[in-house]
Amino acid sequence: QDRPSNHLSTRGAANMSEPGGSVRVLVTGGSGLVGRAVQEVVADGAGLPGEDWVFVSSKDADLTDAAQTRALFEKVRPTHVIHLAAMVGGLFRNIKYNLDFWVSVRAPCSTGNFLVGVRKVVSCLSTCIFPDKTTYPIDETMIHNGPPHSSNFGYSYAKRMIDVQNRAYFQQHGCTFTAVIPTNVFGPHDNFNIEDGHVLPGLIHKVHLAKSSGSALTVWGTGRPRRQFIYSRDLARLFVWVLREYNEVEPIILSVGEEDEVSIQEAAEAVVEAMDFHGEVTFDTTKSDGQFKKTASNGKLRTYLPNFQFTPFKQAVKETCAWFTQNYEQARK
Ligand code: NAP
Ligand code: GFB
Repeated sequence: QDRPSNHLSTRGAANMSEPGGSVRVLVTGGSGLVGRAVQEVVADGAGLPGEDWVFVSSKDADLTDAAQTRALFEKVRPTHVIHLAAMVGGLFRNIKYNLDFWVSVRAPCSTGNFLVGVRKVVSCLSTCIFPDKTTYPIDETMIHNGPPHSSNFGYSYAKRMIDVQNRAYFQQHGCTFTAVIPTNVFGPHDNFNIEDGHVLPGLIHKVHLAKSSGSALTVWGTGRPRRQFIYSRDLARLFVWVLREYNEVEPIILSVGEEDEVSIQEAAEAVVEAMDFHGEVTFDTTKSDGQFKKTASNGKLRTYLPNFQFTPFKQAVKETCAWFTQNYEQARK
């Protein structure tokens, strides 16, 4: 099906190079769900002539190691950075490993002020880091207004420190370092591991197994929690736009609208339909529901991009299911 036309084409896109300067964009976390989507959109034309995009993974440098981080930056010498690298997982992985998440997210940013000299850094927070007790819809001003949900406090507090550090870099060095706040992301190259992954890849993998074994699909929890899901390819286009055009230190939520929020049950039904599954669907209510909702406003994004079109949820689910089925052998699972 045709992809929504987004007027984020590179025609007229802000050229990031300074007079006579070159542009080298370092994308950490380049081998992951979001990183691979950024690679695709850059290859599909979002990159401008003369720009050098460098995608790295933990194989190039373990960013929890200060010496390896410094060596990477000295080798690449980026003018711009999209910082995606982190330990990432769904509710059940977060519940188990809050310290590991804290260390993984904090470490790259606590390696001295090696970023001074980089023209722009775009880091990545998440809508799950907002206060658990909050009014809705959530907006960018609420990040530090109270404790996050208990399931992922390690990840959430560490992500919040990125926002604090961005403000400090701006105040002390005048650096335009900013962050985006995506909602739940899904798409090709996701982590489909059932224990550690997020809900959509977990359900896709479970349906794949249920179809081949003729068993039921078990959805965890009650199915009543609500989520906004953003397709990785849409997020990737927005990341390139933020890198080029968004120049506030204040973070910006990148999410579909409140009206596109669905229940976990509805998300499961979309996977069942996309995978043409006709078996039984059961709910294991002994498993945690996690946060009931984290409804976020994309109003700030809409003031910048009123006409941006997100891929329809069911189409994005279908594309992700097709990718997983076609790439089952090499998919992370
Ligand atoms: P992902 O698929 O798990 O990819 C994580 C990436 O980070 C991989 O490239 C991984 O490299 C790299 N990485 C992990 N630990 C590293 C380390 N110690 N040193 C260097 N690289 C390391 O995650 P994702 O879903 O693309 O997430 C990307 C960013 O989006 C993260 O900052 C995450 O917090 C944020 N985010 C994700 C979601 C979501 O629903 N997925 C929602 C909101 C925000 P290897 O491949 O070598 O392991
Ligand atoms: O994507 P998810 O694991 O994380 O979604 P969160 C969890 C919700 O989906 C819970 C239900 O209500 C689960 O009960 N669920 C149903 C399932 N079936 C499944 C399944 O097979 N797998 C999984 N994983 N869930 C995360 C944060 O919260 O959001 C992370 O913990 C991260 O830090 C991520 O920020 C974006 O949306 O609840």
